[in-house]
Amino acid sequence: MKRSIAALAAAGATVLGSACLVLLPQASAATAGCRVDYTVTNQWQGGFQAGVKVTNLGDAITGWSLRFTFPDTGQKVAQGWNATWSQSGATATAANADWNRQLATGASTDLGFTGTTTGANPVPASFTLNGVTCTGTTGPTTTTTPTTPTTTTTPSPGSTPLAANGQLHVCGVHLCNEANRAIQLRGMSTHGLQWFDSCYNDASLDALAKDWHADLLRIAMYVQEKGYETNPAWFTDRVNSLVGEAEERGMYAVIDFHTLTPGDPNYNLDRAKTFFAAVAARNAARKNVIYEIANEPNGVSWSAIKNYAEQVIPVIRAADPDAVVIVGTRGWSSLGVSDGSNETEIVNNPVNATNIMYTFHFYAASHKDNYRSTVSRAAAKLPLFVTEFGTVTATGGGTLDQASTTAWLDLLDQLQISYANWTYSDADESSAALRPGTCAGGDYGTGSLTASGALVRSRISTPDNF
Ligand code: IDC
Repeated sequence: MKRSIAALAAAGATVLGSACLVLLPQASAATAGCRVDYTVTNQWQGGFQAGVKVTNLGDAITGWSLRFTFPDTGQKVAQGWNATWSQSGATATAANADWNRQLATGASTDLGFTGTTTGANPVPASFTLNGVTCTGTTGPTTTTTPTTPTTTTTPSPGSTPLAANGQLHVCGVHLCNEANRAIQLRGMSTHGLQWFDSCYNDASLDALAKDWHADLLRIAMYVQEKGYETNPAWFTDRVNSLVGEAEERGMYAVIDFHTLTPGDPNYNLDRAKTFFAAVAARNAARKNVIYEIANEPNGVSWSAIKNYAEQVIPVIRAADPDAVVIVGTRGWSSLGVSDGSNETEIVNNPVNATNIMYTFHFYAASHKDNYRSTVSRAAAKLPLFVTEFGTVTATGGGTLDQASTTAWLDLLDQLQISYANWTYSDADESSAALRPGTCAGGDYGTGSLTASGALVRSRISTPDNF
């Protein structure tokens, strides 16, 4: 369902209502017209997601406020992006963010939100920009593809994700860059280093950075299954060297303490403290490191996970005070959903620490609408990071589910949730991005990609919104 509402306000129209002057004291008073493209990009039971493209057709403005009224009083903005969203009664307002306050004549900016609804989900009939009504012809536009948030700034050619963003931090429910701007990182996860270490070399990492345009390498360091516990020194060194390889190529690195079986992270608490003390000390001066302290807790309560986090986080902070830390969630990092729970157990009892995010994982062929609606809802309250997802079933194999993968990645793009795909490896399983034998052969070009690899690369390699 996509509608376009285009209009040029009559010459000499009043340009700013007094309410807008209060909201935007520095706004220039010269809006003469505007166009709004409002697209419902996703709908589910009780909720929906909309993209809103605002185009300024008048004189350049240096601040703006967009207003519209929902036709159904049950419609409510839950979580918005690329503007400060508020709602009073049925009227929603989006005020510019700092970085998109300037709109030249003809310039546009993409906003969006997830909303809740009690029933019908009609499209607002009209919009105002700085008090000027964007009325006019209404009709379907040519495409129903969800819009990706875009910005008025473009990174300079050749600039890397790390150079463009610097040290990251958590701001509200988002991941923000050094300029305090919400960003999304998109990248790949390694497979277990104990099995696929040969896949991470100069050629493969160059391909990831330069051909895939990945922002992020997640380094999956299994603790069991012949992982860290068998040789802490080797695994610690290897993780450190891969953080450095990512840094050299301008990518962020997530250090994943890949607990899986047993599912209670407290089983590995001492190992976690030793490991994170070492890697946090080694990488403290680097701006590209993010710590993921427990891959997928399972068969364990949220309070046990929280207790683990509150013991490991201070160890990291003691050595590397400013890095973002990501905390696994119950039910294989499903925010509890796979255990019959949901995000409220975290919202009501969050980890006692700042600058942290919570992990959400999905496998597109196994985890669908009820997981997506949980993420849409949770994203309004919790900073989320999808440190691992698959295009296939939760076994890591089976059929690639293109439709579900697309729905997921559209949602993550709209919510600006960062993600890494399982796996950048040539494992003989459909989740792997590289065909079996690739890492021995050494050619990481597009001919080496599996169906999953080609699909994920097509998403990751599009221009970043930094
Ligand atoms: C899978 C690997 C597979 C390996 C198995 C056991 O793809 O080769 O034999 O682990 O170690 C996860 C886990 C991740 C799993 C993946 C697919 O984080 O370790 O990898 N998965 O099953 N959670 C959900 C799915």
